[in-house]
Amino acid sequence: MFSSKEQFKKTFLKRLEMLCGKSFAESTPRDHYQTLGQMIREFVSNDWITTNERYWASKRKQVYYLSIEYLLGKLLRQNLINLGVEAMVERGLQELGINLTEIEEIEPDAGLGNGGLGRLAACFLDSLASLNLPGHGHGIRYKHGLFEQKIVDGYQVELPEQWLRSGNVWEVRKADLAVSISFWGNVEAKIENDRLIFRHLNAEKVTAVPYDIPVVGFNTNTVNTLRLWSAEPAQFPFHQDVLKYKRETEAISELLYPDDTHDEGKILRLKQQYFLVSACIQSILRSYKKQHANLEQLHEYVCLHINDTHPVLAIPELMRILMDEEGFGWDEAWHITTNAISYTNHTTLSEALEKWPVHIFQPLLPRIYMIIEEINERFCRMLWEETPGNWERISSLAIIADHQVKMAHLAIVGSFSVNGVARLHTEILKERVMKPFFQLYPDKFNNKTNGIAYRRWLLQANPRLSALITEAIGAEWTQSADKLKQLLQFQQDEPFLQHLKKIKTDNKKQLAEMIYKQNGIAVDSEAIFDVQVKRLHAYKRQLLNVLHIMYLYNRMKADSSFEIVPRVFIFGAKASPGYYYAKKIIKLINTVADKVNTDPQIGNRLKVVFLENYRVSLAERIFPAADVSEQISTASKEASGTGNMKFMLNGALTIGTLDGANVEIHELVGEDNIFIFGLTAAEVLRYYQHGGYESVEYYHHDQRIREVVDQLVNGFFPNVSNEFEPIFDSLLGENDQYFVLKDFASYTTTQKKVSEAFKDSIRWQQKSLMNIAHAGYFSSDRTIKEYARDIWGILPYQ
Ligand code: 26V
Repeated sequence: MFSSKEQFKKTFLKRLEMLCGKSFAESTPRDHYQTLGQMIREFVSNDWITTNERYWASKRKQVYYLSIEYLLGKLLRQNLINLGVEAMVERGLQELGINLTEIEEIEPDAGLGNGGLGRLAACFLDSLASLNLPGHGHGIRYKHGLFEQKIVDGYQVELPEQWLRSGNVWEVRKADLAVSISFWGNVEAKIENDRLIFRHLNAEKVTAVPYDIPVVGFNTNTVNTLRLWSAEPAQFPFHQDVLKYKRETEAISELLYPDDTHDEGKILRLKQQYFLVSACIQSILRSYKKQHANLEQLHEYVCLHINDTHPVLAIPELMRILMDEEGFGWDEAWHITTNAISYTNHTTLSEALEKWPVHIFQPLLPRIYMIIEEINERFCRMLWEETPGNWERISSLAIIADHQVKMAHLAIVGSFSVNGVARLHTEILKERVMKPFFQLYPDKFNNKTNGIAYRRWLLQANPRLSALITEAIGAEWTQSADKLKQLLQFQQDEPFLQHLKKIKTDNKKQLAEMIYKQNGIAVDSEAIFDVQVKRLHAYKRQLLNVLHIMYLYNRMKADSSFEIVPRVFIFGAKASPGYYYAKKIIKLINTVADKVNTDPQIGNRLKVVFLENYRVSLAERIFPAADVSEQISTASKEASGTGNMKFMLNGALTIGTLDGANVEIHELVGEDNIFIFGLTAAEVLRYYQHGGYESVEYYHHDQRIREVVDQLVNGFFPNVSNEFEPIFDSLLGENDQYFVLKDFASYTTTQKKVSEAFKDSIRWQQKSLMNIAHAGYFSSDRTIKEYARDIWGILPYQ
C-alpha cells in the first residue's frame, strides 16, 4: 500500500470509505488521520510478527525496559519517517487535497510521563528498534496522562488530559494475554514435603490487560513492542461491594502521578508500581517458558531494566514467582534475580528518593513485604559480618529502616548494574550519595550519559536545518549521528553560515507567529530567542532567569540610553499541582511578562513569553527556533538534563552551570562555544557540608540584587499583594538553598557576554555550527549501544 504514490492514494481512498463509512467528500481530517494510522499499523504488522518470532526462535537474550512513564508525543510523523514513506505520503495526500501537517494536529500527544525520565524512555525505544536490538518497553496505559496546563490570570490551572478520548490508533488490545495481579489478603506458611510453602490467601485480584504499540525502527524491518497494561476488574469478583471494587480496580491505571513531594505515601501509586512489574514479569515468563525448558538460565536470556526505582518491586516479584510458583530455593532464586535486573538512578535529590512507609506497604503486598524483609535481613547480616557492631553503618544502608522501605537501597542490593545518567551525576553517586554502596559493590556502578532520539529532534522537528545538512554532507548522518562532525568543514564557509542563520530566522518567525496567536504578543524574530523550557522546580532556578529579566528592566527604566541587544525570553514549564512554591514562580514569570510587555518605554527590546502546556509536540516547535538555551540548575542537582542536548543539536548556544550533561557539552564544544557561569558542584557541596553562605550578605552588598528582591514585596507589581512573599522568604529567610543570589552576579555578567557575542552574527553562527557538529555524541543510539554492550549483553539482529 506504500509501494508507490498512486497505490497509496488508491488504498487510502478505499480504506477511508471502509473505515469511516463515508464518501471522501464527506470525510473530515480526523477520518484522514484514523485511516492513515490504520494503514501504517497494518503495513508494519507483518514485520512486527516476524521480529517477535525471530527473537524467540533464536533464543537470544532480550531486554525489557520497565518504566512507569513514557512520554511518546505523537507517533504519526515518526512512523512515516522511519518507514521511509514520509515524502511519498505527503505528496499523495496533497494530490487528494489533504495537508499532512493538518492531520498531524489531530493526533493527541501521548503524554504518559512527567519530563526527562519519561521522554528518555521513549527515545530509548526508538534507538533499540533502529539499532535492531531485541528490546521492548513495558508500562502503564494511563487513561489520563500528565495534566493539561492552562494559564488563567497568570496562574497555572490543571485540566485532566484526555488522550484516549477518540481511541488510540496505534494500539492493539490483547485480551487473551491478560494476567491476574493480587493485592491485600494474608500469607499462610505451611510445611509440605519438608519444604516451607507460602500461600497468598484472600487476595483481591485485578486483571491486567496488555495493549501493544509497535515501535518501528528507522530504515529497518525491526518492529519492537511497547506493552502498556490496563487495569480491569477480574471476571468473577468475589466481593461484597462490586461497584466499589470496580472503581478501585480501574483507578490503578486511571492517571499518571505528577511528580510531587506531596504525593508521598499514596497507596494508589504503590499499587501502580506493583501492578506494572507483576504483569510484566508474568507475561515475560509465559513467553519464555514456551521456548525454554527451565528457568534456571533465565538471566542468560532475559534482562529486566528498571527505569529509576519506580519498578523496583520487580526484584521481590521475580523472587516470589521463582520460589512460590516455580519451586526454587532462596539462593537459586536470588542468583537468577540479581543477574537479571539492572537499574538506572535518575536523581540524587534526597527528597526525590522513594521511601514507602511499612504500614502502607505490608498490608497491600504481604508476600512481597516478607521477601523484602528477608532480603534486608540477609543483607544486614552480611554487613554485620564485615563490620561487627557498626550499627550506624548498618541502619544507614538497610533496606528497611525507620519503618520505611528504601527503594534505592533495594535496587542496588538486588541488581547487577547501577548506572547514573551523566558523568558528573555518576561521580556524585559513587563519591557521595551512594558512597558506602559503591565501596561494597564497586563493580556494579557505571555511567551511561543520556542521549536523545536525534532523528525526532532534528530530522523531524527541524526540516529546514536537516535539508541543509543533507545537502552539505549527504544523508548518512540520519543513520549515524557521528557524521554530523563533518559539518566542521564549513566553519569558515560564509555562505553556509549565512544559510544557517536564515534557517534559524525562518524557524523563529514560525515560532513568533505561534506566540502571537497564543499569547497575543508580537515578538521580533531578529531578537535573541532565549529559552528555558523544562519542569518547574526550585533547583532548576527559573527564578534566577526571572530576577535577571527584572534587573534588565530596571536598568532600561533607569537609563533610557541603556543599550541592549533585543531579547525575547521564552518559558515553558508545568508545576506539580501540589508544589506551591513552583506555582508562585509561574505567577511571577507571568506578572513580569505583563509588566515588561506592556511598557511602551521598553518596546521590542525586551519581551517575556510564557507558553502554556509545555509538552513534546510544543517542544518540537521551540527547539529549532532557539538562540540561547538556559541550563542554569544549581550545580550538582540536575542529574543530566536532555533538553540541553536538543537545543545544542538545533544550534542554540548554552548558558549554563557545570551541572549534569552540561559538563560534557562544555568539553565537546570547548570554552568559546558555550557560556558557563556560577558555582561548581564541588563548591555547592562544600557549602552544604561546611556552611559559609549567607544570602543576606549578597542582598546587602549588591544593589542590583536588593532592588529586584525588594520588588517582590514592595508593591512594584500592582494587584498582587503578598503574592511573592514566599519567594522573598526563600531567598532571605531560608538562606536561598539553591544559591540564586550567590550566582546572580556571575549569571548577569555571562548574559552580557551572550549579548555581545550575538552582535557578531557570523561568529555566532560558527559557534552554533560547532554545537550542531558535536551533538552527535548525544544521540540515544550511542547511549543504547553502551547499555547493550556493557550492561545488557544483547546483540543486534540482521
Ligand atoms: C522528582 C522529584 C519528586 C519530589 C520533589 C523533588 C523531585 C525532584 C526531582 C524528581 C525527578 C526524579 C527522577 C527524574 O525524573 N530525573 C530526571 O531524569 C532525567 C533523565 O535521566 C534527567 O535528564 C534529569 O536531569 C533528571 O532530573
